[in-house]
Amino acid sequence: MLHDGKPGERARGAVSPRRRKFLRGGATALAGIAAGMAGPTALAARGDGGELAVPESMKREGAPVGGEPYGIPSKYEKGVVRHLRPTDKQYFSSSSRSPLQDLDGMITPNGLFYERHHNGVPTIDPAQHRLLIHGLVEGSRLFTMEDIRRYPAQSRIHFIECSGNPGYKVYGKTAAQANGLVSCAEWTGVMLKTVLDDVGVKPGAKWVIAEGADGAGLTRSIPLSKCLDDAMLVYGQNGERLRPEQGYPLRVLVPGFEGNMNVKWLRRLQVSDEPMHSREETSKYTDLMPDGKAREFTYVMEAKSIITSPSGGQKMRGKGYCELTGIAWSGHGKIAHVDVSVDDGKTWHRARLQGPVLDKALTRFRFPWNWDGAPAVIMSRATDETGYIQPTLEQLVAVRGVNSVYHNNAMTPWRIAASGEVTNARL
Ligand SMILES: Nc1nc2c(c(=O)[nH]1)N[C@H]1C(S)=C(S)[C@@H](COP(=O)(O)O)O[C@H]1N2
Ligand SMILES: [Mo]
Repeated sequence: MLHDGKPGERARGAVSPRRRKFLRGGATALAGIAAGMAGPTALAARGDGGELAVPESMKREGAPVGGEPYGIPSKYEKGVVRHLRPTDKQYFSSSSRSPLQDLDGMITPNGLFYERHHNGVPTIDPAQHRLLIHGLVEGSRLFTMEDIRRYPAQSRIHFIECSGNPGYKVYGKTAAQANGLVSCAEWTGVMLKTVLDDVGVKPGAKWVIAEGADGAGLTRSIPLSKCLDDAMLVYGQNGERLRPEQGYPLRVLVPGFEGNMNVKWLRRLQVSDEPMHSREETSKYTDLMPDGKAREFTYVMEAKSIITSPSGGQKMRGKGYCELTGIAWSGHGKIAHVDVSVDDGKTWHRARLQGPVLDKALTRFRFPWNWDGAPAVIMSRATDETGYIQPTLEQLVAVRGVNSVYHNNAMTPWRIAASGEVTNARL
């Protein structure tokens, strides 16, 4: 392109007098060259569907490198955002939902990870942040973030799901509204076992009580067995530091356990012989059963799935081929298989699982379908590696009754009208 002489004439990196003049000419001169170069090489052609014109984008230079020091999505993707309930009167103890219907693959981009805060997002300077580990340990220890990052690290892909996803009587119009309190990321941090082994846990310890540094002071009791299994102290999310909304600078990750136990803005771990019975373990996050008793410490998020496309609020592109796709996950391990029904649950077909299929991670499934244009109800059903099968809402209610708010892992059926309109079949 910008040949200044015969190759090899000058030392590498040297700029010729002629080239220097170009550079002094600045942007206008370079733009002229760019416009002059792209045009003649671009090919306009005809294909089966019509004409391929030379687009405007080939006739000039694009936006400069570094225009957005922290990159943002294309302006044409402005509509792909977290869903907030417009009826909410405040956003301090509230949630926002991941736009499942707009996402591909298994990883949730950090800006679209669902949020649930009980008293807003605190601002925490990592240089000032401290984690205290105390209680039934050989000596209590205060850690800085640098101390935590000195431990050998791990990166693992896991989902987090709020146990209030979606609640029992809430059935949203879109996939986000119906089930968007779930997201999945690659988390980086240190295995909690590594830290606890280093601190030294005393005999008789059975629980670790985790406390957040937010205005909610959210506190949860985690069984020591989980802490010594796959729990982590995480500071990384999809390759960068945690987002403030996800607990910056430090969070405890308890893979597969209800979202609430993944305490954000973590400041204290108290090793104990008994649980705390905190606010989040008594007034909230218990399930009232038909016999009047309440289940407490219902940790594991059981197998669940949802078709994300086509889904509520979308429209079929006419009859014929349509790929059904969605996500499946289980707090008990890997997804074994996902079945799909296109006749309101009468018959089932095995969907294809897209790899990698990971332990306690979102798993993408796909199913090729030929829609005949007639009204239909479609849904998916996950089975995990323990053999557990995702229930229908009717099956779930038969066991739990109607006063149970959390751990609703029922199927989400979508109704497709002859017009191609897709709506939540429960509404
Ligand atoms: N300190 C603290 N930790 C918290 C919360 C909170 O309000 N404060 N919310 C909990 C709840 S109910 C859920 S579902 C998850 C939400 O995590 P996310 O906002 O990263 O999606 O964090 C949990 N950890
Ligand atoms: Mo939650």
